[in-house]
Amino acid sequence: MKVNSAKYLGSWEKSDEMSNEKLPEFAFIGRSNVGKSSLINMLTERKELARTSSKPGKTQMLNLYNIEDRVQICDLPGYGYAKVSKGMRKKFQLMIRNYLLNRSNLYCLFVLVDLRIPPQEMDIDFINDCGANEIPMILIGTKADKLKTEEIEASKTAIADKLLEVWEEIPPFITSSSNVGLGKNEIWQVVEEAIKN
Ligand SMILES: Nc1nc2c(ncn2[C@@H]2O[C@H](COP(=O)(O)OP(=O)(O)OP(=O)(O)O)[C@@H](O)[C@H]2O)c(=O)[nH]1
Ligand SMILES: [Mg+2]
Repeated sequence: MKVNSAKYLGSWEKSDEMSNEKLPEFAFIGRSNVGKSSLINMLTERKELARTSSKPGKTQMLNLYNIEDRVQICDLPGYGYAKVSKGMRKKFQLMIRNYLLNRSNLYCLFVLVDLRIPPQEMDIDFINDCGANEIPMILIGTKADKLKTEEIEASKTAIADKLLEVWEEIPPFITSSSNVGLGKNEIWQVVEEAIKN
């Protein structure tokens, strides 16, 4: 998708107050600091559409963006990070859960995982939970610019192996880097494919 128009629609704490349920929506989730907001900026070719930070816990609400009047993107808070306080983590988890289970126009959830670290229990549990709730998912490995090709492959295999302990089939996997624009076309292709019919 060529992004000529990307508009910020607003931020909400409660998914049932968001409205804007007419256009197909694609949400980005993952642990705090994994690179969700950076990825949204990369996809929309905007430097500061979504706020980013080197400190985890930057995104604290459900943030909506309208792209080309065709689709909506939702930037979600991170679902966990050791350095984010327990109270904050609980609040975000509840916010995310309500959004994921109740958002009527959610077409697909992009679940981001950091390729630089071994599979985290929190990520695997989250993905398994979404699977159990039949939420359509695509996995995105982030920060690939920091790794060699073999390391990326090893990281992908490690995540797949964990998921295959539970599932016979696992979601598609896209390798990305917001720093160098990797994965952009593939992610938009998923979006285009999903809204085709
Ligand atoms: N090397 C590298 N760093 C990245 C990449 N994407 C994001 N980062 C860095 O990772 C940090 C976190 O990025 P954000 O996009 O704010 O992460 P987030 O997942 O939105 O974090 P929260 O909003 O706190 O949940 C920032 O310091 C970014 O510069 C990438 O592709 N490569
Ligand atoms: Mg963020």
